[in-house]
Amino acid sequence: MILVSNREPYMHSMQPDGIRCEMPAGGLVSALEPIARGCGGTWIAHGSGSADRETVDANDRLRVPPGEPSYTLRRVWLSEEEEKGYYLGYANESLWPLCHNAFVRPVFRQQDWEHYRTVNARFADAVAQEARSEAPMVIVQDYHFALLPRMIRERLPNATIVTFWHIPWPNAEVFGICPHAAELLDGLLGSDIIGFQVPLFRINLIDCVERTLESRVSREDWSVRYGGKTSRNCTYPISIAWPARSEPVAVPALSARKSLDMKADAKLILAVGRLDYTKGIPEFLAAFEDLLLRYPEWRGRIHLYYVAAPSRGGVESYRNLRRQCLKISAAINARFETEDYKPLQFMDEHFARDDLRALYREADICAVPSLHDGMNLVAKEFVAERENSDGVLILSRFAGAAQELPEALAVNPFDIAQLASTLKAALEMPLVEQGERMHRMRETVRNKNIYRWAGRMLEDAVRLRSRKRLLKVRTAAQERGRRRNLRTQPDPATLNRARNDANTPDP
Ligand code: GDG
Repeated sequence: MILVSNREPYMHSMQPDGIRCEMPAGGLVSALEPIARGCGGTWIAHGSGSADRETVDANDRLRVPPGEPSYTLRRVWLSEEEEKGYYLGYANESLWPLCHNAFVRPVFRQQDWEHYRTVNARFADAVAQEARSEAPMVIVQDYHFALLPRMIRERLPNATIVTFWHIPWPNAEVFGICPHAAELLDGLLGSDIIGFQVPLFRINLIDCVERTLESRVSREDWSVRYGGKTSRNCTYPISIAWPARSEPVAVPALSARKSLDMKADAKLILAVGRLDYTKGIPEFLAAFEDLLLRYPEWRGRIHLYYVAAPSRGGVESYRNLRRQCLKISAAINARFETEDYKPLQFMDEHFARDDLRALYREADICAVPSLHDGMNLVAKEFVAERENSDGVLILSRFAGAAQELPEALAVNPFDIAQLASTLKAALEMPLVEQGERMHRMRETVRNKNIYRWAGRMLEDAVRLRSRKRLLKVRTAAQERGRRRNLRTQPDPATLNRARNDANTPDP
């Protein structure tokens, strides 16, 4: 199995005390790493760490995870200019805003598009190099690689290619503004299977294909027949690895309660996510302020701890967002702070996984206010850590996770007043109700975990692959039969002569 993603699961960086290995923040890596460990094979990704070149062999490969290697990481190198055009530019300034209803306008630069094409082709070469058979199973990840499936197909026609699109797929009107709409669809349709988080996204894709390409689409089995080949569109809601009971949380180096100097009976609200404009951070900060304003009885008794892991700092809108969030947080603190009360702490830094787990356990409420989100794994991680089945999850209606977790308190993050009153309802929710809701959510996340996600997707891919193999064997047998018939059949002139002879009366 070959896995391809832009983000690598392990990144090496040069630190004053030597080389450090870190797992980058982000849903894709969190979800796929346990699968890569389980399946082995090769993971191809962009080597973006400052010490990545120092840690690979002559073929740009290394075995990971460090200490207990179970699969190969193959790093692909990009120049600064390519990274800027393909990653910051086309992937994150064109496709990311195009696919999310966050009302940030996508920018389409011809040069970014060219870099996007070049980089996709480089990854296709890497897949061809890493393939150990002429029919490998290739799992392509996300919007960085819309052109890659077709490019792999050109190099390895018998590969089974599954593409998983982690983010929303926009409706046809929105997608229609993209100057490269047809090429993107053509590229994606090189896949045998295209996977989405929720049914709406595949409906949107089918609509887009129908409007853009000469093709035959079926809404019965969600397939597209295009260029003599069929692609199927399926939904596989992504999830997390359910923590094993034997997996203790390391003694937390960090306590939000301590760092906010909270009173014993004060409530802790937690929010975690990449610092991204789709995650609804300013909206949630505004709601927190609104709550303190409208319900003064809560002042001094609630605290917000916001973990906003730095992300895409090379894009201006992300730098602006960071400034905006820091400003709002400082203003809220300045407005409501007293000698012994600090309302909130905004942490724009990367946390260790164990620290995040400790925070999920410490919090009373976890808020996921995304404006639009393919799934959102933070919601599921919070649920997974609540072993006592207490705690309240506030979850945006516009996150894919809301379809699987109806027991969460659903919010429209664009509606600040509603967000604030939901926060109040969460603060006041009786323990019994918390338990009932959390218990059901835990059942869902435990059952629909990441192994089930991968299992369903790989099962479909394997089934398709054996169907393709059978079809190939049958076609080859039919072809052999046709040739045999041609060889044993007399040519038409001989046939005619024989017929004439047969009709000639005996002398
Ligand atoms: C995309 C889609 C979809 C966050 N801060 C830190 C940290 N994280 C981890 C969280 C979680 C992950 O990052 C974030 O996952 P999300 O699902 O919220 O979001 P995206 O990164 O936007 O991912 C999303 C996902 O792909 C999977 O398909 O759900 O909709 O947008 O795991 O815990 N991890 C560490 N330090 C941090 O500071 N270690």
